[in-house]
Amino acid sequence: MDGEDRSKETVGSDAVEVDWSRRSFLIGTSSVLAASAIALFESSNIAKAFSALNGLQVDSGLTKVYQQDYYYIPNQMTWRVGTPMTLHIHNLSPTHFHEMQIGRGGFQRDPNYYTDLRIQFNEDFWDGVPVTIKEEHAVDNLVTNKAIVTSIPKPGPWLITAPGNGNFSPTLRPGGSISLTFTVPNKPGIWEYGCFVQGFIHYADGMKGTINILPA
Ligand SMILES: [Cu+2]
Repeated sequence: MDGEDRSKETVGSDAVEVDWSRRSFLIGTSSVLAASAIALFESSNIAKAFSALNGLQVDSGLTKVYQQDYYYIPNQMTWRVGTPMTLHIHNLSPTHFHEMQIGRGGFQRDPNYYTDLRIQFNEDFWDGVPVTIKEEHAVDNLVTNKAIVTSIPKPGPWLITAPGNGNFSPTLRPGGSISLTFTVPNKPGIWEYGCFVQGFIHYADGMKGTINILPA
């Protein structure tokens, strides 16, 4: 009986030891993980990625926007008034045309359509903004509206400068791309971007995003 009791005690103390060692292991491991996480967070890339996820990173210089069916990557950006930017828009869809309007203030509806078809934002971000066009490739059309287009390397029929064609927007063929170089104008606040191709289907399916423009 003594032997059995001792073995039980041994088992018991072993169990306690296992429990303690597990606890120590877990505490030790989580401390290491926490330290690693802090170290990684403090490294610029991780912090930048974290900030980007939360929309806190302020874009400057070359900023890429990818178009897909039917969304943008990213779908959230943060800009600051006075910052030089080159917005490089690239349509990754193998099959669909996509555009990128930037605006706010609700939508303008197509007066000639019998349903609630929205065709553009009420306010065009690009109104009065000097912009340089570069690296156009497979551009179906670029409506300049009231933007001040300062330079175009190879003007073609794709360039639509006549008034009355809607808000500023490049429409890219599948695989197309274009770069828009400009300085973020003094228009702080929340802006939207969106694609109104194919009778508003793209926008309605999620092809839209938000730009938070911070004051200078
Ligand atoms: Cu689209």
